[in-house]
Amino acid sequence: MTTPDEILKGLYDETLVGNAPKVLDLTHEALTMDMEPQSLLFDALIPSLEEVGARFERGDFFVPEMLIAGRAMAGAMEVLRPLLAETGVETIGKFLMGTVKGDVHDIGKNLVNIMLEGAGFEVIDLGVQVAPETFVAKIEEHQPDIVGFSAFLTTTMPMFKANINALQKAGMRDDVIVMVGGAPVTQEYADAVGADGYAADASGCVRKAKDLLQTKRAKVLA
Ligand code: B12
Repeated sequence: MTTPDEILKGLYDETLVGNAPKVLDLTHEALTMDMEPQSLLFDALIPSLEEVGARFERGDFFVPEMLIAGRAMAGAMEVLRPLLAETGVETIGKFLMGTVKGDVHDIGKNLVNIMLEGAGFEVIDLGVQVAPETFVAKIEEHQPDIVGFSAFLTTTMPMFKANINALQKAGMRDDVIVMVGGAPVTQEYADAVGADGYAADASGCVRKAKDLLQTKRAKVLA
């Protein structure tokens, strides 16, 4: 009999080495054991990717290792997605989300999307490498309450400012709440580029998004 701790350890270890089929098997096995999807995510999958990042920084891992670990986690996320997003709540707002131009990291963004959907947001995901003009066009098309920019590289974080400038130029900056996030992003950086909100993780993003929306709606009514 496998114990929950063995499953979590297995998920951590197999994600680390990018063994996608095994990660998928363990995910299914965990669910048949009634383990919480959140636990698989926060106690195994995310810590494992953090370790992947640490090894990459030390020069023990290279891009291919990061890639296969990322894929292994993404496979598990596909199984967990409907469970994490399970919700009976009606739509509370529209959230347009994308990873900025030059950046292909999407695991963190996808996780945020799942949690937002779970909290009742309608999420429109523009994918990765989204150019400022695409954000502008899609905001015009979908009229979201909030737009989220995700960036995982210090070299692509400046795209936040470029995106905000593009919104300003298009005359839509005041119509939409801007949130930013991603591994290297900080509250200070978010303030410096003129974003309305920042969060370090998916649940923080949900909380902040609800707060910002409530404040904006209260202002409109006042
Ligand atoms: C997997 C991975 C990859 C995969 C990406 C696969 C994919 N589909 O996403 C691949 C192999 C493609 C990759 C490539 C590269 N990567 Co990479 N990658 C990672 C790694 C290991 C994990 C990232 C991840 O998905 N984490 C899991 C999620 C869940 O992370 P998270 O931060 O907790 O996410 C939360 C928050 O960020 C927040 N959030 C995210 N988005 C948003 C948006 C909003 C609006 C809000 C509010 C919140 C929010 O909520 C999320 C959920 O809780 C990180 C290491 C790390 N520690 O981050 C490096 C890392 C990000 N990569 C790095 C580098 C250098 C690269 C490359 C440049 C390597 C190279 N030489 O080619 C390329 C760049 C490619 C490009 N142009 O984008 C560096 C970045 C360093 C820096 N500060 O700039 C890191 C930090 C590794 C390191 N320690 O050096 N990478």
